[in-house]
Amino acid sequence: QLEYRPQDIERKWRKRWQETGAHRVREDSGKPKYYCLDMFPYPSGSGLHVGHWRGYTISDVWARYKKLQGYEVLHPMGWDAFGLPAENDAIKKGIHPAVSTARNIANFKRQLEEIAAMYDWDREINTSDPSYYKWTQWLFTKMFEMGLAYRKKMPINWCPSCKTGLANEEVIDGECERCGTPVTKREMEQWMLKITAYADRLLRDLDKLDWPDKVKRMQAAWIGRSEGAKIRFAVAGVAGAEIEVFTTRPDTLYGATYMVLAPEHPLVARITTDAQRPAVEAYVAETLRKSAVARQIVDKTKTGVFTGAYAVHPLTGARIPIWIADYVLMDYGTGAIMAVPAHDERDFDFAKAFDLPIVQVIVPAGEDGAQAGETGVGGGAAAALTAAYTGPGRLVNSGPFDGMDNEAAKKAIIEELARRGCGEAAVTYRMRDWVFARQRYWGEPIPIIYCDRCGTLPVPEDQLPVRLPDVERYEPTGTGASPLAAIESFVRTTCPRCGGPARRETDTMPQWAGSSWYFLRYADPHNDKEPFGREAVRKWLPVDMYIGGVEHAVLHLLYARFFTKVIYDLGLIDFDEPFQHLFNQGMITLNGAKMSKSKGNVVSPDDLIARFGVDALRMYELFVGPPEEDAEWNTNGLEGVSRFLHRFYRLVAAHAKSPAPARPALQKLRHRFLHTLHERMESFRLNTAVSAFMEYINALYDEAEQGGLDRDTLETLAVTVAPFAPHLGEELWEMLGHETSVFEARWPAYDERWLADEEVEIAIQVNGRLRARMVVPADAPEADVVARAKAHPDMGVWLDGKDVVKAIYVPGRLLNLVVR
Ligand code: ANZ
Ligand code: ZN
Repeated sequence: QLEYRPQDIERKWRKRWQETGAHRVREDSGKPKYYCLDMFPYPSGSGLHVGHWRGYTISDVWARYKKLQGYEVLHPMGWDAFGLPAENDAIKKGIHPAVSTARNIANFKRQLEEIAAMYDWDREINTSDPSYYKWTQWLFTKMFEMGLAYRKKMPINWCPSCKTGLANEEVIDGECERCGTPVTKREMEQWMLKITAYADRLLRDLDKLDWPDKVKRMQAAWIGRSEGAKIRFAVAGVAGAEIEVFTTRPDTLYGATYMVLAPEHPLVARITTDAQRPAVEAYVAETLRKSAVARQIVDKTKTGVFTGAYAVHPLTGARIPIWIADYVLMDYGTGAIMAVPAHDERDFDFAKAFDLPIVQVIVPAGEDGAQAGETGVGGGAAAALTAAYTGPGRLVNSGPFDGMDNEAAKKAIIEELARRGCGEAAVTYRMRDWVFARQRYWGEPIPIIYCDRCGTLPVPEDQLPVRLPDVERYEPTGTGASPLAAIESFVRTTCPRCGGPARRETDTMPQWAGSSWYFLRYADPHNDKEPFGREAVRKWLPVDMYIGGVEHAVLHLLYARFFTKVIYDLGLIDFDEPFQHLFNQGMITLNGAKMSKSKGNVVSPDDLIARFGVDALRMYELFVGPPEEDAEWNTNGLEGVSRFLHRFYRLVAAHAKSPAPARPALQKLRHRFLHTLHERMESFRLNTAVSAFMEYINALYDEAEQGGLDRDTLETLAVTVAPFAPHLGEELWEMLGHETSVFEARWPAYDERWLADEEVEIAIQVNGRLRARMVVPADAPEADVVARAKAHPDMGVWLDGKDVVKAIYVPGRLLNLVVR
């Protein structure tokens, strides 16, 4: 058979793999392990397009490459099946989410199987399956017992269209991430996870990870650690009232000329004077209607109202007015600030808008103190500053701290505050606790029972899972309560402690719950006694290579890291970071736009497979561009790759039956190819790995005319192409007479000795005159060439008794020795 017929070959090997269980992971192989994981998909209603193929192909090529390197490779696949998309989809089509999800999974699985990835389907997991979510619930009960899950009444983001609460991260520019409706606020009791208790570890441990810098930076920014101080100001004339502020600039304390409370701050009602009350109340009501995002825009016109109350400066005793303004957020720091208009832009704008005093307390190094002094306490010369000065410098107008460097002053002022008992060093995080509840149907029921006598209790392990009941109407109620609240038989239960009547929690877990620990479950997917066996997890985890889209750079990866740390603290695992390497593939675009169903620019793999075969499509998915960059789809490029695979096949087929003896030229080509391929694979330049094949095949066509191809060359081709084009690799391997799978073979090693470059003849000059010629390796380092030249038999007469004071080497051409 001299013609490449991808459809026949692919059908044949697909069947063979199925029959032999080729993709089953063997726990007892004794090989070192390698865990190569894809971010598992939501089984949405729309199918896979060639853009989705890219990440799955990259990870499969990598997994198969590792297998050929001798690893036992875990490369599993499953379904992130709970959550809004499945639910909204189901609502739209009027089909129960369980039914539509099952249908979508079947369809997705069929499409994923086309990729011919080596997924071990025996390890498939589905987060909406009770046998899985039992353990998601169990982990929640553990977090509850650890004090990490708690309930809090809080204003939540509310989408009036989806009729559901939204996590902060589901609010994009003040709008619902899913439907674009402006988000409002609503007070509700919510289950929260105390991820902030892990903020420091989540930040610090980023250092341990071999991840793209960009992703680490995004995580660090999300965590948002700020170092500074908490400072307490007494409220004049209101006994016991104290305002605590968080500041990153305690060095500017003497420049605090007013205070600002967030409008929602609990002290507002208490300290507001009667005269100011109507204005304050009106402003508070107005603020509650605005989103956090709208409030934070730096250059928006500042608004605010004076409360009528004054705070007492902790070091000077000065009375400073207390305002409320919406640029101070209730859920950051302490919800209150000391305003330093001279050194903070937002405070500066506010002070200008409301004619509040501006006192400069930091001057840049080199600027003379007298000038700054003119600024004067009380803002007499406020006009001296036209903008806030936010840089470093020396302190002025700061009593005993005058003249001090501002960094040193931070410490000194904190010490002074601590001595007086009104402040201390503090760290604040931008990250908030995780709202871990939705008032929706399609999620894991939160396993909590409320008993009037015994309080809030976790559902005991032997009563898990709390199954999601069948409901008639799974649409959101719109009242804020979950649809589960309407099912009496679900809500009513017995207290696990006293046996009396009790009620179940009716909220469900958020989108991200199931995906926060699924990578652990793959190690031991059928365990019904525990979420995973310790030994299994110790064997397979951490994940060696995690591949997925950069859109998960923050939330999914942060939540998964958080769960892993909690599970580590529970003593169930002995590592606290789940993903050692992370790789984010770029998107496939068409006409410059991201390929997506909503944009209507989707290229479906089906007809491409029919025309070119799966192997060509896989190969093209890699060849399309550097894997981490976005790449433009071009079906002509796929045709080119397909032609190349035809050439590849024909070349091996032509020589497989009667290989020639190995010639040095073939050996050299082979080792050089293996070396190039190795370098490109190890640096994950998979697109250039494909071009290495193309160059090699071209060279081999020429070389074959000189007297055929040897067996090593032919076998090398079959084995190395196998990760990329697995069916082709198997077929060629079989053609070469092997009875076992090509994936039982070993990735061939290169031999350094064949890598030395061509030899070149160079001229040796002495003081510019040609004295001899010699042959050296083209890539020989200068020192070697000089040494050889000195030892050259013809050079003695020119060099004896002389000093070589300088050597000028022009590689490939000449060496000039300057002698004296
Ligand atoms: C006084 C001061 C002087 C400040 C100065 C800055 C510059 P990051 O770095 O983001 O943590 N702040 C504190 N809590 C706030 C809140 N709830 N809403 C709005 N602003 C708040 O910023 C910390 C700074 O942001 C704090 O330091 C505080 O203003 C302000 F020259 O205090 B600063
Ligand atoms: Zn009870």
